[in-house]
Amino acid sequence: MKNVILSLSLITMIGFTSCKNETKPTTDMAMNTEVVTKVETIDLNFGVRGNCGMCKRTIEKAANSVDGVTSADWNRDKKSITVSFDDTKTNDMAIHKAIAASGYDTEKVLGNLSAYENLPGCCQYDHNMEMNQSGEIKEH
Ligand SMILES: [Cu+2]
Repeated sequence: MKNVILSLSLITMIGFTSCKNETKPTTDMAMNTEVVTKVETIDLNFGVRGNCGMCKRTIEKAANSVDGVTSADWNRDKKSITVSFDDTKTNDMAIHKAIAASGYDTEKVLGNLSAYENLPGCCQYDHNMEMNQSGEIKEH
């Protein structure tokens, strides 16, 4: 009986020490801290014209295709998009241009006309449509 207890506590001790070794790789921790301090996400909201759910998919796909963009959400009612991006990798104009290249007007860049003409009929929005948001940069 004594032997069983002894070997059990031995196993527990070994378990503890190996756990400790796994959770303390000091080099990894240093690297993680570095990554966290480098990433600065910027949230930006600006006007983008469009009609429907298909427009939403096209606009968001175009915004997300820009390297550094982490999220994109186009609001059909407000005719505006909210994007989050890493400003060490991209900037607002790159996102405006990517959306415009897909055929959609933003408040800074007019949509590419031939891309617009290739959009499905229901997506060929009115070029005079009002975009109700002005650009606004917020930092976290
Ligand atoms: Cu559409």
